[in-house]
Amino acid sequence: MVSERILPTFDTMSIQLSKDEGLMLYEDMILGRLFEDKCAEMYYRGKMFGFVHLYNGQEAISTGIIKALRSGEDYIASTYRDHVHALSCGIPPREIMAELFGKETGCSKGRGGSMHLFSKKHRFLGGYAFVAEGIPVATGAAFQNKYRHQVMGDDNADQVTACFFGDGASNNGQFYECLNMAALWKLPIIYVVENNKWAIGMSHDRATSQPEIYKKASVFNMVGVEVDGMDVLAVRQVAKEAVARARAGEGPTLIEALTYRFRGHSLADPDELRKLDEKKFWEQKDPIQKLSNYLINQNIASQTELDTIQEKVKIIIDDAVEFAENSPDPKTNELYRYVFTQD
Ligand SMILES: Cc1ncc(C[n+]2csc(CCOP(=O)(O)OP(=O)(O)O)c2C)c(N)n1
Ligand SMILES: [Mg+2]
Repeated sequence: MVSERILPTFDTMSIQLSKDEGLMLYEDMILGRLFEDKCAEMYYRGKMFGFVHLYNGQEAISTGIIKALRSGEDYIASTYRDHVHALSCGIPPREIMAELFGKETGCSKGRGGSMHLFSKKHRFLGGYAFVAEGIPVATGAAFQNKYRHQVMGDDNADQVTACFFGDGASNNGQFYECLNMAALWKLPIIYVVENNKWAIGMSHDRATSQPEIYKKASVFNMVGVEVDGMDVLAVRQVAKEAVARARAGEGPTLIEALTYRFRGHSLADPDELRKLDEKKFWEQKDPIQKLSNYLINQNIASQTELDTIQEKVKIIIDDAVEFAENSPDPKTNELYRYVFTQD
């Protein structure tokens, strides 16, 4: 038997969800899931190189947080598990797939690949191959907003930054230094720990003295909340509260979302360390299934409407693959281009 951390069930009666919102959340999650299923297929066909880390199972967190932000205005920092965050931010699937194929048309001009997606336009501050590396970058983004707002008197500088990272990253020193500064200066930032119980093959419970990560906020005088990361409506609710707090100048929030990755650490990982009964426990909590059931049971949407969205998303993904396949490679004499800002 697996013993799992239990959270209070989110009371869906406490929120109002319009049909448009419900379908938007569903579409974003199904786009993330199917896009990455296609990534796995393309990786095993030899179309992608290096490590590719998929997010299957964790979609409710990306959608729940990012869709509670102002698109194209607020900032997002990711990790090496970054494709779905990038999709939720609105980076076109074509540009992400092309980046994964190493093509010139990719969002990082094919120079970054899976772990280094980036888009200035979408305020997507990047994927980061080093664990916890996005935390100081995100904290800096939040600092410049605070500085422009408070010191330079720019009333338009009310943007919020969301910073995603894993349970493993929360044991890294950058986490503690940045949380301290963010709380001290009341920075407009949301730290989102995606606690999927594992850091490659290291179980979270074996790696940390206090496995309930949200409790670490309290020593910085910061608000810390735990949330069911398999329930997009629950994540969306805590995200909205954290965004409102940040925009009101009341400082940061640490959100610990309990989740699970449905695949190995990367596509090169045979995933032999995690127990079968643990995997089964979490598979039953599939966040997409949970949202579909809710939308149908509450008569917000019909199965046919959800199927139609799924078909539309499949066409978008096939188009992204075709675009990536037909795009040019970067020119060999230009491989160092875009490394420095003048490019
Ligand atoms: C600074 C640093 N140390 C070690 C590694 C090797 N490494 C890559 S991923 C990973 C596990 C991180 O786990 P977690 O933060 O929980 O994120 P998850 O992969 O579960 O999303 C490690 C140790 C690295 N990339 N960077
Ligand atoms: Mg982890």
